[in-house]
Amino acid sequence: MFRAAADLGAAGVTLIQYRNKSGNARQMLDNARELKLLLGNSVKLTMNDRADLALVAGFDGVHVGQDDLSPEGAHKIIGDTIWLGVSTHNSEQVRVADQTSADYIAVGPVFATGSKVNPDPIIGLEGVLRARELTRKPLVAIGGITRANCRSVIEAGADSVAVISDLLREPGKSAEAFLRILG
Ligand code: TZP
Ligand code: MG
Repeated sequence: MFRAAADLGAAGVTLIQYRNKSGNARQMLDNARELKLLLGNSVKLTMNDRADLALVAGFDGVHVGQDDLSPEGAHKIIGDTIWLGVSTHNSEQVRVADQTSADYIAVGPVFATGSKVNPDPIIGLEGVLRARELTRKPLVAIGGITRANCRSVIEAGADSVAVISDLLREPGKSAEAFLRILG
């Protein structure tokens, strides 16, 4: 994981999320601190699920899903110190998230994904288009996004893309290609 993160940073990736669905709080914090040491200030870091760990690790943001703390709950922990993202999976959730204090909204899965256990139904490019109509907050598209399809996702209205599998196979090379295509 650290090697991949270093390669992504060297390639020019500007934001990395630390996502760990199986580790305990102590393991997550140890990894998060090491990531921060490794990447310094060149890459912004956001913590998945856990506002408390984001703060303790000195991360730049926290990302909550529909089963985590609400944006308002997370803001009680982080105050105004770091930014907050929220995951949504359908139009109703986008509408609700738009009315919260979240700084950005993620939508997906846009395409089929193998990186999430029990993913929500695929929303397709139509789901990105609909989300774009429902919010002016920055929109991050996630789920099955690849070098081959990322442009179509931006053209559907996303401001940026979040990617796991198509980056992790060959992180440096793939990140450079994404940045070239989207740049
Ligand atoms: N939320 C919706 S899809 C997804 C998450 C965390 C996983 C995205 O991973 P991949 O490999 O880029 O499809
Ligand atoms: Mg979550």
